[in-house]
Amino acid sequence: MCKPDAVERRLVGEIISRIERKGLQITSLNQRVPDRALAEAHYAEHSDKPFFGELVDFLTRGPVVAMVVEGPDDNTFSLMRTMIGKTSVDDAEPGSIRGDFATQTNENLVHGSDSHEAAEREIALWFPAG
Ligand code: IDP
Ligand code: MG
Repeated sequence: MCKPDAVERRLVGEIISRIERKGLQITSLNQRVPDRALAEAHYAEHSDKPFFGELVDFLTRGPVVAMVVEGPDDNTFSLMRTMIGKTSVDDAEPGSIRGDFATQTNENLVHGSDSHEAAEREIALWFPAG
């Protein structure tokens, strides 16, 4: 998912282009401003973290572009996580999306599911009609 900062900074094309050039397939895509309930459900695993409120404020402050990305094997989440880069801005490698374009850990442009199971849960949340 391209988070609101990616849309604001006009980096959606760059991010989509990297996914395409990698050889992965975007099989669903939509843009919307998520409501708080959707953002809270999406980040439920972080509900007890001190930054949870800020995280939900951030995700709901403008449009996001949600995508289903598919590849030849069931490790597409892992390929995407490598392309996205590490969570902390201090660790995100050059060549990754965060490493190349983000300067803050809380505004790090892209969300990527961290397991195949997480991808299935999140796809059901963001694309309920299938
Ligand atoms: P991920 O996006 O790399 O999977 P998570 O640990 O799942 O990272 O955290 C979700 C999001 O919460 C991060 O992408 C980032 O936007 C935000 N975040 C994570 N850790 C911090 C923090 O320590 N301070 C502020 N925001 C954070
Ligand atoms: Mg995560």
